[in-house]
Amino acid sequence: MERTFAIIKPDAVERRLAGRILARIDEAGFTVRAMRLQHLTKREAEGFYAVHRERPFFGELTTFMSSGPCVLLALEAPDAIRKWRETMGATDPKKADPGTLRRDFGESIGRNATHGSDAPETATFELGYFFRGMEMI
Ligand code: FUP
Repeated sequence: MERTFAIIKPDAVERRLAGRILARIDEAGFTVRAMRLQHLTKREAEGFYAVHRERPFFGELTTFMSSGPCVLLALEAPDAIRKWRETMGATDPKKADPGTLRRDFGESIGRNATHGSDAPETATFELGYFFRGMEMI
């Protein structure tokens, strides 16, 4: 078993897509180990995306991620990190495969509905950034 960190981003929560995305998470076979609705501050979003701080889209990304509430999730499954990346699809919804969450629910490369950790070290950092061990039993 493996755990990954996922976000239903503010664009999807705002458009009332969280329920449908959670249903897809269940159907794909993930177990939800922790879940919380949270409106991030700009500083919290900057800390979360610190690896991207030199990228040209950092300001826009962190403003968007702090623009409204997100659903924060710890997801468990065999090979969860890879499996969740596949379930989401490519970063740019236009390039994502049919049937993926970003293809079905994303609006643009920035407003792309969901986030998922991209490697085991990232998953450990991201899960720990938002959840205490006791919240993920
Ligand atoms: P991903 O791992 O698929 O979420 O993609 P990245 O780590 O490359 O990018 C993180 C987030 O930055 C994306 F979800 C959306 C945003 N982004 C942009 O806004 N513009 C870009 O050109 C690339 C990424």
